[in-house]
Amino acid sequence: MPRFVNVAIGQLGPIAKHETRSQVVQRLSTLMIQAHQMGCDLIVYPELALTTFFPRWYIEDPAELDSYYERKMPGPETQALFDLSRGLGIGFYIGYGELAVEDGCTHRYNTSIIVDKSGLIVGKYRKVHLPGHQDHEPWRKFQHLEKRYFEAGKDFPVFQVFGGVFGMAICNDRRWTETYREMGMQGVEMVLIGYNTPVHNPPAPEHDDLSLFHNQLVMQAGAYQNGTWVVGVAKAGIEEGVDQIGGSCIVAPSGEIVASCTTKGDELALARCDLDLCNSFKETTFNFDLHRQPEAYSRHVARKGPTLMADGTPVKPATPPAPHPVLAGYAAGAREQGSASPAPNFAKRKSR
Ligand code: CDT
Repeated sequence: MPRFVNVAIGQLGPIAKHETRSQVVQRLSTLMIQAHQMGCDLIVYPELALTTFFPRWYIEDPAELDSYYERKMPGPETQALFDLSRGLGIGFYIGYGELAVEDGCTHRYNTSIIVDKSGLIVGKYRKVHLPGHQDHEPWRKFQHLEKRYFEAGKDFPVFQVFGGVFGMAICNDRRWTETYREMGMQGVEMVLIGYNTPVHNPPAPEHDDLSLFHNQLVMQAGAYQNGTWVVGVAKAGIEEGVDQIGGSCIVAPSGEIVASCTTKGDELALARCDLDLCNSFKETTFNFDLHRQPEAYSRHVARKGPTLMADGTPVKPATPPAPHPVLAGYAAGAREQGSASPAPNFAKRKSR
């Protein structure tokens, strides 16, 4: 039996600081109704889709900061969206700031959920790759304080829903190859990603002209290299003076873009996604069981970067390998016989 999922991108234009949750839910509902009318099973909304992108400000008042997080999902203002989802029989993905009390402690996450066609939350994800900085940096045109306002999530779970295997990522996660591969290793067939990406990146303004290109590059590569659909959805346009990219799109497991938005406002784009198309890639070029070489990838988990181990301690300087006894003897023999050109790695070992 074919496994088609009719997916709607539910791109949002800017959300102003003064807009209430209820006003935003009204916009989300309008898109959901239209997606349903067009036969969609699922609508995908952006990251932090209920408020303006507040990490652009250094907020000192704790009450003001907390006003951007949801303590309950669904909560009083978002219940209407869940009711609509259940009434229409359409699922959704949405991102929001989560304030969770766990073991008596307050935690804040940049979170997304998948809601199934009966209006029930079937999956939750907390953003792993938090971009930006922790402290106020007044030299920037605007802040990017995700490292201050959120704790990092710890994994990339996948969920059985809509007849397939679904995963989630949030904005900056989409730039990291590990995001897709972690889910690819669990057989993911569709990755849902919401984002808020300013055109201007203060530490690297030379990348500004490439922001849309990079958006497509990472999602197309992630899709192809893992044989999965990828749905990327922007909160776009000029929000509180900051220009954010659009470029929302649906990427097939081939890496091809099959649907995309053309504006920077509230907009739908749709695709009929055949989940079985994933198999054509998962069973051939990217048959992980056949072709991956984990023994060659040990640094991926042992290290955080070139100079730090995964636990943050410095990488120990490499000790030169001892010459292989057989090869060393062979090299010495070659020298004795006056060989004009010993193999280059023999020569290298001799010079150490
Ligand atoms: N929200 C979010 O994660 N935004 C980041 C901006 C980082 S600046 C390159 C992003 O990766 O789009």
